[in-house]
Amino acid sequence: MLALEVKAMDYRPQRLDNAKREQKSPDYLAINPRGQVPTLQHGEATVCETLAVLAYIDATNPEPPLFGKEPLETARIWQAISECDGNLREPVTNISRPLFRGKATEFAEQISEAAIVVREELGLLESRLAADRWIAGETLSAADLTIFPVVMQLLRAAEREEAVPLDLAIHPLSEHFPNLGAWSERIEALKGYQNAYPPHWK
Ligand SMILES: N[C@@H](CCC(=O)N[C@@H](CS)C(=O)NCC(=O)O)C(=O)O
Repeated sequence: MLALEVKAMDYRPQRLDNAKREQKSPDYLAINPRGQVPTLQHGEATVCETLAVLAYIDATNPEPPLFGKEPLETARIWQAISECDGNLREPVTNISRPLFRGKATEFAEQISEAAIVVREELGLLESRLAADRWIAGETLSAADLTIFPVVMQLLRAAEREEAVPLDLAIHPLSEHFPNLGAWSERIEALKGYQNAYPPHWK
């Protein structure tokens, strides 16, 4: 949704409530057999998987480009996305899932181990953002739009009361990772950010 806002494209959001198993309804499974979000429907086209959706949006509305203009820029964007998917996403889930499910004490060891990896990964992003405004350079890209929701998922978990005794040293972001904190504020200042913000996260 943030990509659609950045591209100033019209869209109609439709939230599916996973708690009500709306993602596993026969109607939705016919659209996305994994029963996962997001799915984009555009005319006759149905596109599943976040990255495929971003690529489709970029191909249908090329300005501003989300995957770079120059070869090295494109490579940096894909590198950051691959690094996020390969190194950050899983440990973040290992922290957020037990915290969202009220099982922080039971999974304290798993959370602490994952937090070590996550802090290292955030440290790498922090260094990158010392030189650049956005994750892959001077322009907002698919790398920012991919990594931001993962960082938000982490922060929404790390700010919980039950996370305090675990001393994750992640939240508040600006305190532990000032460059990432400033980057996050830049994303939050994007036009359309509020429209794209999931209502159930508020
Ligand atoms: N690889 C997929 C992952 C999508 C995904 O995990 N979506 C979550 C919500 S963020 C979901 O739908 N979970 C419900 C489920 O897996 O049953 C993508 O990037 O789109």
